[in-house]
Amino acid sequence: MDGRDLVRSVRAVGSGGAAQGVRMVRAAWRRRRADATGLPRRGVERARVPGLVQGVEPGPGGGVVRFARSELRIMVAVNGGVFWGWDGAGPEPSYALAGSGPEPDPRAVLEPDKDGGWRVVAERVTVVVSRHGAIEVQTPGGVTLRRDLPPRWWEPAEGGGARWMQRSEVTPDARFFGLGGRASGPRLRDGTYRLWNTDPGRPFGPGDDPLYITMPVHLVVADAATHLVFHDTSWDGTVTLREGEEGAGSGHDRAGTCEIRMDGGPLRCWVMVGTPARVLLVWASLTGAAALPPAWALGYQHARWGFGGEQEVRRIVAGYQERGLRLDAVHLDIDHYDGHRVFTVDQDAFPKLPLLAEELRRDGIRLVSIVDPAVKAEPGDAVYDGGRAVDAFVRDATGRVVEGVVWPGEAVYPDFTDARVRRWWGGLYEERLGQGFAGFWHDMNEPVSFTAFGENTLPRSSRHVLEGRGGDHREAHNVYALCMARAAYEGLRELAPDERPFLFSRSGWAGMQRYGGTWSGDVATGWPGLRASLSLVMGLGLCGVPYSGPDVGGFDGSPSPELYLRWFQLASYLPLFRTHASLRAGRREPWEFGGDVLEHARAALAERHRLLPYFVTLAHLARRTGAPYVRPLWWGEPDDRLLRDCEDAFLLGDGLLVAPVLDPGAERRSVPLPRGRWYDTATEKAYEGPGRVLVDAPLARIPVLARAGAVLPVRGRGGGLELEAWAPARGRSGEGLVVPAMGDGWDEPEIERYVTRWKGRRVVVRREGDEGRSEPARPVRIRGLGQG
Ligand code: NBV
Repeated sequence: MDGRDLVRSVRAVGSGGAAQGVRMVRAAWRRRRADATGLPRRGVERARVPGLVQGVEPGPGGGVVRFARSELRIMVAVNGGVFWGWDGAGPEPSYALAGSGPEPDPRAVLEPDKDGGWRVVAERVTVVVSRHGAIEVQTPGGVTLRRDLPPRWWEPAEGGGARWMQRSEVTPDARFFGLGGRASGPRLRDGTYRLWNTDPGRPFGPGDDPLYITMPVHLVVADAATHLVFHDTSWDGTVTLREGEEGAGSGHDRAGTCEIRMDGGPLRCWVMVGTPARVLLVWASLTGAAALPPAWALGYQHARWGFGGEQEVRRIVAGYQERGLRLDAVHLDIDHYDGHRVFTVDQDAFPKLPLLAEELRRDGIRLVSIVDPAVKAEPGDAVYDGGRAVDAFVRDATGRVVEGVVWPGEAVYPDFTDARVRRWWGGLYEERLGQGFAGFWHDMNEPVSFTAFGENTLPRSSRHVLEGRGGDHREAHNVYALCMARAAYEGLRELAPDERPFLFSRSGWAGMQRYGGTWSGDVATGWPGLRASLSLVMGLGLCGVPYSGPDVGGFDGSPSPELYLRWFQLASYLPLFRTHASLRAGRREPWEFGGDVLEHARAALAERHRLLPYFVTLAHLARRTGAPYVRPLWWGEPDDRLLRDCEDAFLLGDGLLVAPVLDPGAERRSVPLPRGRWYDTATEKAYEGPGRVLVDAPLARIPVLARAGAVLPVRGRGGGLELEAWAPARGRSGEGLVVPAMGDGWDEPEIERYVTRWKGRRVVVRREGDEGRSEPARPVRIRGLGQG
């Protein structure tokens, strides 16, 4: 037991009493015993490399290259992604892929290369395999973006799954991003990152790694091109990154390196190459379109662990209403459960929940429910009894149901890797819908079991169905939350077919965007936590999960008024805009921090509401193109070094650049600008990019710049959709996309494309396809004209 474990157990004892502490010690021993008997011993291991090439067998999109001690399957898919797998691994089965994966591209063929190697030439990429099994990914122009050295396996002499290691080199100028939600990014510095979804057990800051969502997905941004690599293996592993260095003057270049070590699972990967937008498009076509949140989930949401009861909820809601502050959803945490039991309601504190939900709904406010996966192990508990009846719970290697400890005490865990169990679990949301909940917040699904020492999750030897293949927690752990989200999503689609499900989940894996989003988890209150929360949103967006946001104000303690306000202002430009805090933390309502903060928060809320149509558009675009709402500044110019290294500002869609204040006392800040003209949206002052500019950042607002020529859909005074167009620079034009949908159903509205340009002394906005008309069908307001 190390210091942190001790703190963790003391904390849990504090929150659950001495009995909880005893349970945690017991759980830790149970875990240890289960693994000692249930896991195969590794014993002596033998190392293996592929050996020399022996021959090839062409196949669709590529073929198989045979080596003395392994074989490599390569396939270029129609979507432009390249797959390769060693030792016979194919793209399926996979938890990440949407459906059964893309078809091979019939135009890509395996052909001989120099020195006994082979290559596959495709439209956007060339893959070269050396005679020892090194693999190079090249641009069509012949620049090598990545070189994977021949992999190495360690196999138990007595048989069983191999561990493996893959070392790669990238260009000296390359920067790394991704690997799921990382607090120290978005640019991933030199270091080792673990691939094991983890509840850190306390509020986290930039130094904490890993966190709740890890993914073997990384993006490499370099001058020659951007590429994304996905090692499709859910096992525990590490990724060690080292940025390269470009030789100055006559100095030598040093390549960047990336070393992946996995405790098991297939060695297979997908690579996609191109611009950032292209790469994310291919990634989305591989892993699935992001679920579209209902419009209200793009508004402002208030959560709290410990509302205590209906009266308090009403009081808080009235607080917003009396002050004229727009509120779109209220989230109920585990304290509204009866005895912390999932799918129950504490009838004393919440005697008329459906009525409360209805009242709120009339005022345009939705109720969201937390859902924890662990089920109290108590006969008589309806969920427990129901789960036992369908044999839903994870068992150990001896066949006994695995018991962990969570909020309700001793608890058992549904095996979401079993389609039967997912169906049962999905049906349970009927009770939630009956209570009037409109959205769902999955928590503790790494999954967590409090233990007094060791890891706070299930024993690694726990058995899982894994879609009928069978396996243990080493393979199932990282996809547990993904499968839980799938269960909920599919259940909700059946239970309420006319509404788009809204769910967001603390843990997850590659492909989780198909079912919903996430939030940043228990981020520590403090300026470093504010920075970490932005890092998570940006990093996850680059891994294909576009919808997320932080707990405004941080999870614990009490933020200073300034910190609270800066957090609020940042989050008002993030997809999930939610205040939330722990049971023991200070208040988080905007009026609790003094009159100035209230007024500035009011302005941020009003601006969010005004921009809602823009957020709806970005949600649709994320779903159709894989482009996250929140994009790094280098999104359109990945070869601009200044932008590539900027971590504290972002693009919101194509039109806006948001430069949050992440340091105390700042009243202005420096902002690197992408090419072109940018307007400070508050003053309409114009700046010319590329370059770095200083902009005002008074407490009243964070700097937000609009791209010249942009067309943004906004809510007009009367509530209707209006277009806000920013004047292009003279002689230039601009454009903007609008998806005019506000409903919560399944309609697929058409994308409207608008073009802005100068016509004599006027700026005109035209809808593409509407050339005959003199004016666009929607009201337009032109801004930035003072700068002619
Ligand atoms: O359900 C209580 C909290 C929740 O408020 C928070 O958002 C989650 O990240 N939950 C974690 C469990 C306990 C945290 C100490």
